[in-house]
Amino acid sequence: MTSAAEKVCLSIAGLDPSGGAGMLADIKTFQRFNCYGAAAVTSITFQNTVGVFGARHVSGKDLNAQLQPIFDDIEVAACKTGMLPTAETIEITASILNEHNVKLLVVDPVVRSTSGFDLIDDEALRMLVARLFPLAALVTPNIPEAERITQIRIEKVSDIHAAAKKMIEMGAANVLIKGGHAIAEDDPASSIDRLYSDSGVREFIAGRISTTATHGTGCVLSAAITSNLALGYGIEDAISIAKEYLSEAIRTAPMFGRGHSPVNI
Ligand code: PXL
Repeated sequence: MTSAAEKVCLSIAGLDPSGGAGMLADIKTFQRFNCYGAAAVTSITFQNTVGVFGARHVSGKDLNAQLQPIFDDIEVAACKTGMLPTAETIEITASILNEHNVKLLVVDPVVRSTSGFDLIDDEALRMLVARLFPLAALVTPNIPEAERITQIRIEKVSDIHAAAKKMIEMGAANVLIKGGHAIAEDDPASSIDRLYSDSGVREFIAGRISTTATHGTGCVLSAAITSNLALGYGIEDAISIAKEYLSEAIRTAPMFGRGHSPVNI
């Protein structure tokens, strides 16, 4: 047995009942870093490794009813948001995080599943940017998400820079644009995540792994970053540790299911 966790991490995210993405991936990841995982559900999705077949979104009222008792009772060290499908779930999340002055917030702006299912509508995405970006210590879009948020088509490294600049203008303090969806200019043997902050750009380079085990990778990365922020690491160290963890989790993926396997969480 490991010693009792000292830090609580909270995930506000969708439920993927197959366990590879969303809140279940988040709490498994928190636990790997010996953080105590709590989670409030924003949407019940219907899916497996092959695809997302539908979703039933939770009302703002029911999300509020999940979150208030947690914040009334437990000290949350760090928080992450994943799938926030509607304007009302975003509004409730933003007002509670604001009210409780949550400083260590990672916003994973989940837009679409790997299999192409839309996890948020356009109005909600605009609201997510307006309400949650200013509260976030870090925002973690992949390239398609960065494109949809900024309306900038990303083909070159200079487009990634421009998209990051725009997201910082939109209110994000730090933006990590993940390089899992490769661009032609980058070395095909590497996956480069780029962190944009006050101190400029920092690249995090990992070996690209040829695999179909990509289900939930974004969720696992942002949950691992959240855990390490809770443990007291700065943003750059938290990202380095999380990347190393994710690479190993992809390399040792269990290869469950007929589609995109989850990673080893
Ligand atoms: O990986 C994005 C994501 C996040 N959260 C939930 C999901 C997915 C992708 O399918 O289902 C609940």
